[in-house]
Amino acid sequence: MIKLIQFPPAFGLPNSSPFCIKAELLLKMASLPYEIVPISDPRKGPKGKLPAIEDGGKTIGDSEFIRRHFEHAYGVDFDKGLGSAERAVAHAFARAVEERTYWVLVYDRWINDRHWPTIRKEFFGGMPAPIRNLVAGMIRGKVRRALHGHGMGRHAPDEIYALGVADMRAIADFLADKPFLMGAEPTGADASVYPIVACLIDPPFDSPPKAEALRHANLVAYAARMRSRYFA
Ligand SMILES: N[C@@H](CCC(=O)N[C@@H](CS)C(=O)NCC(=O)O)C(=O)O
Repeated sequence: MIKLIQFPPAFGLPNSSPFCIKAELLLKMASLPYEIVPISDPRKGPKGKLPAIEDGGKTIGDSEFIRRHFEHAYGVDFDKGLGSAERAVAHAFARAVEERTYWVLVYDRWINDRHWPTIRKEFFGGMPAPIRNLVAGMIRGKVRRALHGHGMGRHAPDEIYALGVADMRAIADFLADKPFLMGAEPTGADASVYPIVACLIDPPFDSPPKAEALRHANLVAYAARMRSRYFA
């Protein structure tokens, strides 16, 4: 059976990581049986990040290579029914949320001083007291450097949030009155877009992107629809 190696759940989300939620969604969309192996240390993943899967003696890291593995090994077409232009739009939306909105989320969780104490408690609260704050501070420093390297961390907080607001608005506008991003049925893009939306709106952090998402009833209903279909 496929092993899905991912973080433990947090904040009432199926997972603290949008990429781990994506990997699990892909398994569910493909109706592949799997078991979850929860680990807290991403360094144990083959690429030093999570999610990863083990399948047939192979270990595969990165949600996008996991998706490709399911497509090649099991013949799954996550974009079934879509034409080539629609597939291109689906691809672009997935890349937008994964390569940009994700970093707004990272800033919101790890760097915003109002949210950091809650994150520290949720992610590091299980560690022994003497090292808890030290380890949390070291990882926060690593995340800050990663944000700077990406470029997102070079913007002012209101600029970062403005980018997230624009992303939420674009998703809501494109979704319009469709049940799923690309139409009547879920496709691969939903495995990328829903996790980011859920990670912004479900945890107890107020932010301009969250406020923007909540302003769009269709986006809120979409998140609820995905949740009840796959994680009820
Ligand atoms: N491109 C990767 C991104 C995975 C990723 O960024 N995972 C984060 C959690 S959301 C992680 O494991 N970070 C640990 C680290 O950077 O040390 C994917 O699609 O799986």
